[in-house]
Order: sequence, then structure tokens, then C-alpha cells
Amino acid sequence: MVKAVVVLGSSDTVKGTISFVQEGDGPTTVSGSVSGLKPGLHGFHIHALGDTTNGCMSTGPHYNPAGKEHGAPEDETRHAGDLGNVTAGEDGVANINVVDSQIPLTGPNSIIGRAVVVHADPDDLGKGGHELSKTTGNAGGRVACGVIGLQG
Ligand SMILES: [Cu+2]
Ligand SMILES: [Zn+2]
Repeated sequence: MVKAVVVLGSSDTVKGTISFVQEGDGPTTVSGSVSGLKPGLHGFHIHALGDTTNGCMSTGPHYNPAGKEHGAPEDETRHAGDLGNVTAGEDGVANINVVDSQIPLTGPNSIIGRAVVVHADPDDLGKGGHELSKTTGNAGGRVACGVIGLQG
């Protein structure tokens, strides 16, 4: 079993801790919570780079080792990093519980050392018809991010 964790930072208001667990070659389970969000949907992605030298802006585009277009987690056509949306309640807290097969913690497509980014706006899952729909889901600003690191 491989475990990893992200502490979301680079924002005074949005905070959270997210854990990743993978058994063997199986899917990765993502769990945790994010607080300080505006109620509603927020794009939730793995971005390619674990570089926060310029805050969340320097984490690059969505992690996309297969060179595909942006989509929903359940779509055939998606970036590996496309985890869809998280939903914040009236208290601004989003609880996350996702199982996904495209974000391994080992092997050539490992997400270790890359970044989790939470966005200001909903991810349209590639279907919004906006010029950014097929690249970012038009999810708006990057309100929190953190680098995925190995956990013991
Ligand atoms: Cu993103
Ligand atoms: Zn994407």
C-alpha cells in the first residue's frame, strides 16, 4: 500500500488536508476535506507540477500524460488529473471521497510530486461550450493548492 498527502495552502481562507491511498495496481482513493470555500461546486484537479514558487499559478496545466482533452472523471476523454468538482456546503466545507484509476501513486504516471488545485468556480467537465472548456473546464481562479507528497 502506498499513501500520500497534500496540505492545501497558499490561501489565508481556504485550507484542507487530502489523503491518497493505493493498494497494488488498484485505483487510488482520495479522501479529506477543504474549508473556507464559497458554497457550491469547485473544480478539483491534479496539476502537472509540484511548483508553488508563484503560488498556485506555477503548478502548470492539468496533469495529462496521455495528451487528451479535458473532461469529466468518468469520461474516456479526460486528463488524468480531471477529478471533477467538489461540493462545498453552506458552511464552506467540501468533503472529498473519490476513487479514481488514473492517478496512481507509483509507476511512470505517478502523481507524487505534482499538485492538487481547488478552483473558485465549477468545472464544466468539458461541456460548457466556453473557449476554455476543453482545456480547464473554465473553472476560474486557483483558490488553494498543495504538493502531493509521500506519507509513511
Ligand atoms: Cu485545476
Ligand atoms: Zn483537465
